[in-house]
Amino acid sequence: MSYLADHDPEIAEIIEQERLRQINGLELIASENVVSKGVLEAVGSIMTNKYAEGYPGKRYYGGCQFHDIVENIARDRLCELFGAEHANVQPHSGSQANQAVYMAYLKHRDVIMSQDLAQGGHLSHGSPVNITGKWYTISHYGVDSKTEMLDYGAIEEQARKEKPKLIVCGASAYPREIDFKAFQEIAESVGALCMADIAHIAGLCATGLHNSPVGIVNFTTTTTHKTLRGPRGGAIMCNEEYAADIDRSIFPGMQGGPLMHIITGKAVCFREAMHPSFTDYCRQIVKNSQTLAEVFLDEGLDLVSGGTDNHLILLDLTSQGITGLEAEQALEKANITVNKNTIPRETRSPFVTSGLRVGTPAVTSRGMKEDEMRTIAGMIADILKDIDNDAVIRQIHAQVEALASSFPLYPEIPPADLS
Ligand code: DSN
Repeated sequence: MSYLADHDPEIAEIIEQERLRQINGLELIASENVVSKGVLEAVGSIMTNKYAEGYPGKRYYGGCQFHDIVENIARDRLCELFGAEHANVQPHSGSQANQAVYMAYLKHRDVIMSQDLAQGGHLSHGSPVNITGKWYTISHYGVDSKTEMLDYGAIEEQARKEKPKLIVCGASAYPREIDFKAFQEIAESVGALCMADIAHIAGLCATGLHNSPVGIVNFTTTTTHKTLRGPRGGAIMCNEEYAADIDRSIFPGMQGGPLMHIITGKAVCFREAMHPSFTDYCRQIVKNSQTLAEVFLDEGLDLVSGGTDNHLILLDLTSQGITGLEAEQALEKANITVNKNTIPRETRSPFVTSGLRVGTPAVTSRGMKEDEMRTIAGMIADILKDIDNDAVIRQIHAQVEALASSFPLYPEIPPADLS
Protein backbone atom coordinates (compact mmCIF):
# COMPACT_ATOMS: atom_id res chain seq x y z
CA MET A 1 0.00 0.00 0.00
CA SER A 2 3.03 2.31 -0.32
CA TYR A 3 1.66 4.05 -3.45
CA LEU A 4 -1.71 4.67 -1.83
CA ALA A 5 -0.05 5.87 1.36
CA ASP A 6 1.53 8.70 -0.69
CA HIS A 7 -1.44 9.45 -2.93
CA ASP A 8 -4.49 8.91 -0.74
CA PRO A 9 -3.33 8.45 2.85
CA GLU A 10 -6.88 8.65 4.19
CA ILE A 11 -7.89 5.48 2.31
CA ALA A 12 -4.52 3.80 2.89
CA GLU A 13 -5.02 4.27 6.62
CA ILE A 14 -8.48 2.66 6.52
CA ILE A 15 -7.06 -0.34 4.66
CA GLU A 16 -4.29 -0.61 7.24
CA GLN A 17 -6.82 -0.50 10.10
CA GLU A 18 -8.82 -3.24 8.39
CA ARG A 19 -5.65 -5.32 7.92
CA LEU A 20 -4.95 -5.05 11.63
CA ARG A 21 -8.56 -5.98 12.43
CA GLN A 22 -8.23 -9.08 10.29
CA ILE A 23 -4.80 -10.08 11.63
CA ASN A 24 -5.65 -9.52 15.30
CA GLY A 25 -9.15 -10.96 15.26
CA LEU A 26 -10.89 -14.28 14.82
CA GLU A 27 -13.04 -14.25 11.70
CA LEU A 28 -15.81 -16.76 12.29
CA ILE A 29 -18.41 -15.52 9.83
CA ALA A 30 -19.34 -18.72 7.97
CA SER A 31 -19.53 -17.02 4.56
CA GLU A 32 -16.12 -15.31 4.76
CA ASN A 33 -12.58 -16.39 4.06
CA VAL A 34 -9.13 -14.94 3.47
CA VAL A 35 -7.76 -15.19 -0.06
CA SER A 36 -4.27 -16.10 -1.22
CA LYS A 37 -1.71 -13.56 -2.34
CA GLY A 38 -2.22 -14.92 -5.88
CA VAL A 39 -5.93 -14.11 -5.84
CA LEU A 40 -5.19 -10.67 -4.36
CA GLU A 41 -2.62 -9.91 -7.07
CA ALA A 42 -5.06 -10.95 -9.80
CA VAL A 43 -7.99 -8.87 -8.51
CA GLY A 44 -5.72 -5.89 -7.89
CA SER A 45 -4.25 -6.10 -11.39
CA ILE A 46 -4.65 -4.10 -14.60
CA MET A 47 -7.15 -6.75 -15.79
CA THR A 48 -9.67 -4.34 -14.26
CA ASN A 49 -9.07 -1.83 -17.09
CA LYS A 50 -11.03 -3.64 -19.79
CA TYR A 51 -14.60 -3.81 -21.02
CA ALA A 52 -15.30 -7.31 -22.34
CA GLU A 53 -19.07 -7.53 -22.88
CA GLY A 54 -19.90 -10.80 -24.57
CA TYR A 55 -18.04 -14.10 -24.26
CA PRO A 56 -14.59 -15.30 -25.39
CA GLY A 57 -14.33 -15.09 -29.20
CA LYS A 58 -17.51 -12.98 -29.42
CA ARG A 59 -16.99 -9.67 -27.66
CA TYR A 60 -18.53 -6.27 -28.23
CA TYR A 61 -15.18 -4.53 -27.66
CA GLY A 62 -11.78 -4.78 -29.32
CA GLY A 63 -8.59 -5.62 -27.48
CA CYS A 64 -10.01 -8.59 -25.57
CA GLN A 65 -7.47 -11.19 -26.70
CA PHE A 66 -5.95 -11.71 -23.25
CA HIS A 67 -9.29 -11.48 -21.50
CA ASP A 68 -10.58 -14.21 -23.82
CA ILE A 69 -7.71 -16.44 -22.77
CA VAL A 70 -8.19 -15.83 -19.06
CA GLU A 71 -11.97 -16.30 -19.18
CA ASN A 72 -11.53 -19.57 -21.11
CA ILE A 73 -9.01 -20.75 -18.51
CA ALA A 74 -11.40 -19.83 -15.68
CA ARG A 75 -14.29 -21.69 -17.36
CA ASP A 76 -12.15 -24.76 -18.12
CA ARG A 77 -10.70 -24.88 -14.62
CA LEU A 78 -14.14 -24.60 -13.01
CA CYS A 79 -15.45 -27.41 -15.26
CA GLU A 80 -12.46 -29.56 -14.35
CA LEU A 81 -12.77 -28.81 -10.64
CA PHE A 82 -16.42 -29.90 -10.45
CA GLY A 83 -16.66 -32.24 -13.46
CA ALA A 84 -19.13 -29.84 -15.08
CA GLU A 85 -20.01 -29.77 -18.79
CA HIS A 86 -20.45 -26.00 -18.90
CA ALA A 87 -19.49 -23.08 -16.67
CA ASN A 88 -20.33 -19.39 -16.73
CA VAL A 89 -17.88 -17.38 -14.61
CA GLN A 90 -19.34 -13.94 -15.27
CA PRO A 91 -21.99 -13.56 -12.49
CA HIS A 92 -20.98 -10.62 -10.30
CA SER A 93 -22.46 -12.42 -7.30
CA GLY A 94 -24.31 -15.50 -6.15
CA SER A 95 -27.61 -13.59 -6.15
CA GLN A 96 -27.13 -12.68 -9.81
CA ALA A 97 -26.23 -16.27 -10.66
CA ASN A 98 -29.50 -17.38 -9.04
CA GLN A 99 -31.55 -14.70 -10.78
CA ALA A 100 -30.05 -15.66 -14.14
CA VAL A 101 -31.29 -19.25 -13.72
CA TYR A 102 -34.76 -18.04 -12.74
CA MET A 103 -34.88 -15.58 -15.62
CA ALA A 104 -33.80 -18.22 -18.15
CA TYR A 105 -36.52 -20.72 -17.29
CA LEU A 106 -39.34 -19.06 -15.34
CA LYS A 107 -42.08 -16.58 -16.15
CA HIS A 108 -43.51 -13.90 -13.87
CA ARG A 109 -45.48 -15.58 -11.02
CA ASP A 110 -44.24 -19.11 -11.74
CA VAL A 111 -43.87 -21.16 -8.56
CA ILE A 112 -40.45 -21.70 -6.96
CA MET A 113 -40.06 -24.01 -3.97
CA SER A 114 -37.10 -23.14 -1.75
CA GLN A 115 -35.83 -23.19 1.81
CA ASP A 116 -37.19 -20.44 4.03
CA LEU A 117 -34.62 -17.72 4.83
CA ALA A 118 -35.66 -17.85 8.49
CA GLN A 119 -34.85 -21.59 8.50
CA GLY A 120 -31.48 -21.43 6.79
CA GLY A 121 -32.29 -20.41 3.19
CA HIS A 122 -31.12 -17.30 1.35
CA LEU A 123 -32.58 -13.92 0.45
CA SER A 124 -32.29 -14.66 -3.28
CA HIS A 125 -34.33 -17.86 -2.93
CA GLY A 126 -37.58 -15.91 -2.86
CA SER A 127 -37.63 -13.86 0.33
CA PRO A 128 -40.60 -11.44 0.17
CA VAL A 129 -38.25 -8.46 0.54
CA ASN A 130 -36.10 -9.58 -2.42
CA ILE A 131 -36.83 -9.14 -6.14
CA THR A 132 -37.18 -12.94 -6.36
CA GLY A 133 -39.99 -12.95 -3.79
CA LYS A 134 -41.75 -10.06 -5.50
CA TRP A 135 -41.50 -11.48 -9.02
CA TYR A 136 -42.20 -15.20 -8.48
CA THR A 137 -44.71 -17.14 -6.41
CA ILE A 138 -42.78 -18.71 -3.57
CA SER A 139 -43.57 -21.81 -1.58
CA HIS A 140 -41.03 -22.24 1.19
CA TYR A 141 -40.09 -25.48 2.85
CA GLY A 142 -38.39 -25.52 6.23
CA VAL A 143 -36.73 -28.00 8.53
CA ASP A 144 -38.43 -30.65 10.64
CA SER A 145 -39.48 -29.14 13.97
CA LYS A 146 -37.93 -31.97 16.03
CA THR A 147 -34.72 -32.87 14.16
CA GLU A 148 -34.20 -29.35 12.73
CA MET A 149 -33.03 -31.10 9.55
CA LEU A 150 -34.56 -31.27 6.07
CA ASP A 151 -37.40 -33.77 5.80
CA TYR A 152 -37.34 -35.04 2.22
CA GLY A 153 -40.68 -36.82 2.59
CA ALA A 154 -42.37 -33.58 3.63
CA ILE A 155 -40.63 -31.68 0.81
CA GLU A 156 -41.84 -34.25 -1.72
CA GLU A 157 -45.39 -33.97 -0.41
CA GLN A 158 -45.23 -30.18 -0.65
CA ALA A 159 -43.89 -30.40 -4.21
CA ARG A 160 -46.82 -32.61 -5.25
CA LYS A 161 -49.23 -30.06 -3.82
CA GLU A 162 -47.54 -26.87 -5.04
CA LYS A 163 -46.40 -28.11 -8.48
CA PRO A 164 -43.38 -25.76 -8.69
CA LYS A 165 -41.57 -25.02 -11.94
CA LEU A 166 -38.28 -24.91 -10.05
CA ILE A 167 -37.09 -26.42 -6.78
CA VAL A 168 -34.17 -24.59 -5.20
CA CYS A 169 -31.96 -26.37 -2.70
CA GLY A 170 -28.93 -25.05 -0.86
CA ALA A 171 -28.74 -22.80 2.16
CA SER A 172 -26.80 -20.15 4.00
CA ALA A 173 -27.35 -21.32 7.56
CA TYR A 174 -27.91 -25.07 7.50
CA PRO A 175 -25.28 -27.14 9.34
CA ARG A 176 -26.18 -30.52 7.85
CA GLU A 177 -25.43 -32.36 4.61
CA ILE A 178 -27.94 -31.72 1.83
CA ASP A 179 -29.05 -34.66 -0.33
CA PHE A 180 -28.94 -33.07 -3.80
CA LYS A 181 -29.91 -36.31 -5.55
CA ALA A 182 -33.07 -36.50 -3.45
CA PHE A 183 -33.95 -32.93 -4.47
CA GLN A 184 -33.44 -33.68 -8.18
CA GLU A 185 -35.59 -36.81 -7.91
CA ILE A 186 -38.37 -34.86 -6.19
CA ALA A 187 -38.15 -32.16 -8.88
CA GLU A 188 -38.28 -34.71 -11.71
CA SER A 189 -41.24 -36.47 -10.12
CA VAL A 190 -43.31 -33.28 -10.35
CA GLY A 191 -41.94 -32.09 -13.71
CA ALA A 192 -39.87 -29.29 -12.17
CA LEU A 193 -36.28 -28.19 -12.74
CA CYS A 194 -33.84 -28.24 -9.84
CA MET A 195 -31.21 -25.67 -8.89
CA ALA A 196 -28.62 -26.19 -6.16
CA ASP A 197 -27.07 -23.07 -4.67
CA ILE A 198 -23.80 -24.32 -3.17
CA ALA A 199 -22.40 -20.87 -2.35
CA HIS A 200 -21.51 -21.87 1.21
CA ILE A 201 -20.24 -25.39 0.63
CA ALA A 202 -18.65 -25.12 -2.84
CA GLY A 203 -15.16 -25.95 -1.55
CA LEU A 204 -16.50 -28.99 0.29
CA CYS A 205 -18.41 -30.17 -2.81
CA ALA A 206 -15.34 -29.70 -5.05
CA THR A 207 -13.21 -31.86 -2.78
CA GLY A 208 -15.67 -34.63 -1.93
CA LEU A 209 -16.21 -33.49 1.66
CA HIS A 210 -19.90 -32.98 0.77
CA ASN A 211 -21.82 -34.68 -2.04
CA SER A 212 -21.73 -32.55 -5.18
CA PRO A 213 -24.86 -31.55 -7.12
CA VAL A 214 -22.92 -30.90 -10.34
CA GLY A 215 -24.16 -33.27 -13.03
CA ILE A 216 -26.97 -34.36 -10.67
CA VAL A 217 -29.24 -31.30 -10.55
CA ASN A 218 -30.07 -29.19 -13.61
CA PHE A 219 -28.23 -26.05 -12.45
CA THR A 220 -25.60 -25.40 -9.82
CA THR A 221 -24.92 -21.85 -8.72
CA THR A 222 -22.25 -20.69 -6.35
CA THR A 223 -20.27 -17.83 -5.00
CA THR A 224 -16.50 -18.07 -5.28
CA HIS A 225 -15.48 -16.39 -2.02
CA LYS A 226 -16.73 -18.64 0.76
CA THR A 227 -15.31 -22.17 1.25
CA LEU A 228 -13.96 -21.97 -2.33
CA ARG A 229 -11.64 -19.18 -1.09
CA GLY A 230 -11.57 -17.03 -4.21
CA PRO A 231 -12.50 -13.45 -5.04
CA ARG A 232 -15.98 -12.12 -4.28
CA GLY A 233 -18.22 -13.26 -7.16
CA GLY A 234 -20.51 -15.92 -8.59
CA ALA A 235 -20.62 -18.75 -11.14
CA ILE A 236 -23.12 -21.16 -12.72
CA MET A 237 -22.55 -24.76 -13.84
CA CYS A 238 -24.88 -26.87 -15.96
CA ASN A 239 -24.99 -29.49 -18.70
CA GLU A 240 -24.44 -28.40 -22.33
CA GLU A 241 -28.19 -28.54 -23.07
CA TYR A 242 -28.71 -25.48 -20.82
CA ALA A 243 -25.49 -23.62 -21.68
CA ALA A 244 -26.82 -21.22 -24.32
CA ASP A 245 -29.87 -20.18 -22.23
CA ILE A 246 -27.78 -19.63 -19.12
CA ASP A 247 -25.12 -17.62 -20.94
CA ARG A 248 -27.76 -15.41 -22.60
CA SER A 249 -29.48 -14.90 -19.27
CA ILE A 250 -26.28 -13.56 -17.66
CA PHE A 251 -25.26 -11.47 -20.69
CA PRO A 252 -27.07 -9.59 -22.13
CA GLY A 253 -29.99 -10.62 -19.88
CA MET A 254 -28.79 -9.42 -16.49
CA GLN A 255 -25.33 -7.95 -16.71
CA GLY A 256 -23.20 -5.77 -18.94
CA GLY A 257 -19.43 -5.83 -18.75
CA PRO A 258 -17.99 -8.71 -16.75
CA LEU A 259 -15.55 -7.89 -13.94
CA MET A 260 -12.47 -9.22 -15.73
CA HIS A 261 -10.07 -8.71 -12.82
CA ILE A 262 -12.42 -10.81 -10.69
CA ILE A 263 -12.66 -13.47 -13.40
CA THR A 264 -8.84 -13.51 -13.43
CA GLY A 265 -8.91 -14.01 -9.64
CA LYS A 266 -11.49 -16.80 -10.07
CA ALA A 267 -9.12 -18.57 -12.48
CA VAL A 268 -6.36 -18.40 -9.84
CA CYS A 269 -8.71 -19.67 -7.14
CA PHE A 270 -9.93 -22.63 -9.24
CA ARG A 271 -6.35 -23.77 -9.83
CA GLU A 272 -5.59 -23.50 -6.11
CA ALA A 273 -8.71 -25.55 -5.37
CA MET A 274 -7.53 -28.38 -7.64
CA HIS A 275 -4.35 -28.86 -5.58
CA PRO A 276 -4.43 -31.77 -3.08
CA SER A 277 -3.62 -29.30 -0.29
CA PHE A 278 -7.04 -27.71 -0.85
CA THR A 279 -8.71 -31.04 -0.03
CA ASP A 280 -6.67 -31.13 3.20
CA TYR A 281 -7.84 -27.59 3.89
CA CYS A 282 -11.51 -28.50 3.38
CA ARG A 283 -11.16 -31.61 5.56
CA GLN A 284 -9.74 -29.38 8.29
CA ILE A 285 -12.64 -26.90 7.90
CA VAL A 286 -15.07 -29.70 8.82
CA LYS A 287 -12.86 -31.08 11.61
CA ASN A 288 -12.59 -27.60 13.07
CA SER A 289 -16.31 -27.02 12.86
CA GLN A 290 -17.04 -30.35 14.54
CA THR A 291 -14.51 -29.59 17.27
CA LEU A 292 -16.19 -26.25 17.99
CA ALA A 293 -19.54 -28.06 18.10
CA GLU A 294 -18.26 -30.67 20.58
CA VAL A 295 -16.94 -28.04 22.98
CA PHE A 296 -20.12 -25.96 22.71
CA LEU A 297 -22.16 -29.04 23.60
CA ASP A 298 -19.82 -29.87 26.51
CA GLU A 299 -20.31 -26.30 27.72
CA GLY A 300 -24.07 -26.88 27.76
CA LEU A 301 -24.88 -24.69 24.75
CA ASP A 302 -27.65 -25.71 22.34
CA LEU A 303 -26.93 -26.32 18.66
CA VAL A 304 -29.58 -26.28 15.96
CA SER A 305 -29.87 -29.91 14.75
CA GLY A 306 -27.49 -30.95 17.55
CA GLY A 307 -24.26 -30.66 15.55
CA THR A 308 -22.71 -30.05 12.17
CA ASP A 309 -21.60 -31.88 9.02
CA ASN A 310 -20.07 -28.87 7.32
CA HIS A 311 -18.29 -25.57 7.90
CA LEU A 312 -20.83 -23.96 10.21
CA ILE A 313 -22.60 -24.26 13.51
CA LEU A 314 -25.84 -22.58 14.47
CA LEU A 315 -26.11 -21.84 18.18
CA ASP A 316 -29.60 -21.60 19.63
CA LEU A 317 -29.27 -19.05 22.44
CA THR A 318 -32.82 -19.37 23.75
CA SER A 319 -31.83 -21.25 26.92
CA GLN A 320 -29.05 -18.69 27.63
CA GLY A 321 -31.67 -15.95 27.78
CA ILE A 322 -29.70 -13.73 25.38
CA THR A 323 -30.34 -12.64 21.80
CA GLY A 324 -28.16 -13.17 18.75
CA LEU A 325 -27.61 -9.42 18.58
CA GLU A 326 -26.34 -9.24 22.18
CA ALA A 327 -24.07 -12.23 21.57
CA GLU A 328 -22.66 -10.79 18.33
CA GLN A 329 -21.94 -7.44 19.99
CA ALA A 330 -20.30 -8.93 23.09
CA LEU A 331 -18.07 -11.20 21.00
CA GLU A 332 -17.11 -8.33 18.71
CA LYS A 333 -15.76 -6.45 21.75
CA ALA A 334 -13.35 -9.37 22.15
CA ASN A 335 -12.35 -9.30 18.43
CA ILE A 336 -14.38 -12.44 17.67
CA THR A 337 -16.48 -11.77 14.56
CA VAL A 338 -19.66 -13.81 14.10
CA ASN A 339 -23.17 -13.00 12.96
CA LYS A 340 -26.55 -13.16 14.63
CA ASN A 341 -28.84 -15.55 12.78
CA THR A 342 -32.44 -16.67 12.86
CA ILE A 343 -33.08 -20.21 14.07
CA PRO A 344 -36.00 -22.55 13.25
CA ARG A 345 -39.11 -21.41 15.18
CA GLU A 346 -37.59 -17.94 15.48
CA THR A 347 -39.65 -15.50 17.55
CA ARG A 348 -37.45 -12.42 17.13
CA SER A 349 -36.81 -10.08 14.19
CA PRO A 350 -33.87 -10.74 11.80
CA PHE A 351 -32.11 -7.73 13.40
CA VAL A 352 -32.24 -9.32 16.84
CA THR A 353 -32.62 -13.12 16.39
CA SER A 354 -32.18 -15.98 18.87
CA GLY A 355 -29.21 -17.59 17.16
CA LEU A 356 -25.58 -17.17 16.29
CA ARG A 357 -23.86 -18.56 13.19
CA VAL A 358 -20.23 -19.59 13.62
CA GLY A 359 -18.07 -20.82 10.72
CA THR A 360 -14.53 -22.09 10.26
CA PRO A 361 -13.39 -21.34 6.64
CA ALA A 362 -11.31 -18.24 7.49
CA VAL A 363 -9.61 -19.41 10.69
CA THR A 364 -8.79 -22.72 8.96
CA SER A 365 -7.18 -20.81 6.08
CA ARG A 366 -4.99 -19.09 8.63
CA GLY A 367 -3.74 -22.51 9.78
CA MET A 368 -5.73 -23.05 12.96
CA LYS A 369 -6.58 -26.62 13.93
CA GLU A 370 -8.44 -28.56 16.64
CA ASP A 371 -6.39 -27.19 19.58
CA GLU A 372 -7.12 -23.62 18.62
CA MET A 373 -10.81 -24.52 18.08
CA ARG A 374 -11.05 -25.86 21.65
CA THR A 375 -9.59 -22.60 22.94
CA ILE A 376 -11.88 -20.49 20.74
CA ALA A 377 -15.03 -22.43 21.67
CA GLY A 378 -14.15 -22.07 25.35
CA MET A 379 -13.68 -18.30 24.97
CA ILE A 380 -17.00 -17.94 23.13
CA ALA A 381 -18.81 -20.01 25.78
CA ASP A 382 -17.27 -17.92 28.60
CA ILE A 383 -18.55 -14.71 27.01
CA LEU A 384 -22.01 -16.06 26.20
CA LYS A 385 -22.49 -17.30 29.75
CA ASP A 386 -21.44 -13.97 31.31
CA ILE A 387 -22.33 -11.52 28.60
CA ASP A 388 -22.31 -8.34 30.71
CA ASN A 389 -18.98 -9.05 32.38
CA ASP A 390 -16.60 -6.52 30.82
CA ALA A 391 -13.62 -7.86 32.76
CA VAL A 392 -14.08 -11.30 31.17
CA ILE A 393 -14.46 -9.72 27.72
CA ARG A 394 -11.29 -7.62 28.21
CA GLN A 395 -9.30 -10.65 29.31
CA ILE A 396 -10.53 -12.71 26.34
CA HIS A 397 -9.81 -9.81 23.98
CA ALA A 398 -6.13 -10.00 24.98
CA GLN A 399 -6.12 -13.80 24.52
CA VAL A 400 -7.75 -13.45 21.07
CA GLU A 401 -5.17 -10.91 19.90
CA ALA A 402 -2.30 -13.09 21.06
CA LEU A 403 -3.75 -16.18 19.38
CA ALA A 404 -4.84 -14.57 16.12
CA SER A 405 -1.70 -12.52 15.54
CA SER A 406 0.44 -15.66 15.82
CA PHE A 407 -1.12 -17.01 12.59
CA PRO A 408 -0.48 -15.58 9.10
CA LEU A 409 -3.31 -13.75 7.33
CA TYR A 410 -2.66 -15.38 3.95
CA PRO A 411 -3.26 -19.09 3.35
CA GLU A 412 -0.20 -21.16 2.44
CA ILE A 413 -0.45 -22.07 -1.26
CA PRO A 414 2.12 -24.40 -2.85
CA PRO A 415 3.87 -22.73 -5.81
CA ALA A 416 2.93 -23.77 -9.35
CA ASP A 417 4.43 -27.06 -10.43
CA LEU A 418 6.31 -26.03 -13.55
CA SER A 419 7.78 -29.44 -14.37
N1 DSN B 1 -24.69 -13.17 2.95
C1 DSN B 1 -24.16 -14.49 2.76
C2 DSN B 1 -24.07 -15.24 4.03
O1 DSN B 1 -23.54 -14.68 4.97
O2 DSN B 1 -24.49 -16.38 4.12
C3 DSN B 1 -24.87 -15.23 1.74
O3 DSN B 1 -24.98 -14.46 0.60
